[in-house]
Amino acid sequence: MNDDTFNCLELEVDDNGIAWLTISREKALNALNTEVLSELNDGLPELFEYEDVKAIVITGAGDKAFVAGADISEFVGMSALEARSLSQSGQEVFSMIEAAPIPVIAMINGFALGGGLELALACHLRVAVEGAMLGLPEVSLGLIPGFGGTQRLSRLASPGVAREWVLTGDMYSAEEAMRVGVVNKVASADDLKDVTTKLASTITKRGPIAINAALDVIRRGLEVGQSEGENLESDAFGLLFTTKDQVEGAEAFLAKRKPKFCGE
Ligand code: CO8
Repeated sequence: MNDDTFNCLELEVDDNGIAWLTISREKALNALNTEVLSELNDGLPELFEYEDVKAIVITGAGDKAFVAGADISEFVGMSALEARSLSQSGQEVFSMIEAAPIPVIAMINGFALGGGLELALACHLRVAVEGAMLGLPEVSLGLIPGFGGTQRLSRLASPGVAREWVLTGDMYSAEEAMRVGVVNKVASADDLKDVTTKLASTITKRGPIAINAALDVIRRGLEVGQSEGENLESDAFGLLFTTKDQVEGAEAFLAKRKPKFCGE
């Protein structure tokens, strides 16, 4: 993923193997227009394959907004078929994020509204800054969420929370979002990056194949019933016993040393 080939995305990979991907349309509060969606669609698969990248953090440019939603200016004159197709393309991009082989964290640095919150919900974990406001205001526009929000919020928080957030269109504080399980951590503006880095680095120190398997089993398990989900879990658990990392993990524990995982 070459930073120069994208207009609306900025990428920086740090020494910890964390790729910081910034949606950069600050003047429009980083609203997701078709260009941003298309750049995410084109760039992310490549980023997932980078050997040096162990985790991805998605954030928004500036200190006001993570992403303030889909770009409302593109709705003008849109036909029903075009709207359905845009909804589906957004859903595909967000499903790709949810199915990423490495952890993806949303660092919510301000407003996360509509499609912006839906983007954050597709990430595996969410860290929000104090003062951030989150919500699904689509009903205020005579719409409903169209990038997976109705489904993901119900599964992540609860159907009751999803109904309240979707039906009122209200905005909720980062603290309230954490209380209902939408956000994992809340940090002050000064600490936001450190808290996010610490969360990402904790995960990247663990066995990478196990992390990949855990992400996969949790995601696929949410789409099937309990017993089928447990089958997925046992299969993945068994497969991990074919890896060098599993042997290393047990040996390191018994030798009272830190494991050195090789990703094999
Ligand atoms: N789209 C386009 N432009 C936006 C958006 C947006 N979602 N949000 C903000 N902007 C622009 C504003 O128009 C303004 O532009 P300009 O300076 O040229 O006038 C600039 O960003 C700054 O915004 P404000 O002046 O409004 O800033 P405020 O501090 O007064 O308010 C808010 C901040 C509360 C975040 C306010 O901007 C707001 O309410 N934004 C819209 C939030 C919203 O409704 N989001 C949901 C959009 S719909 C959606 O996401 C559906 C997803 C599924 C789509 C399915 C495909 C069909």
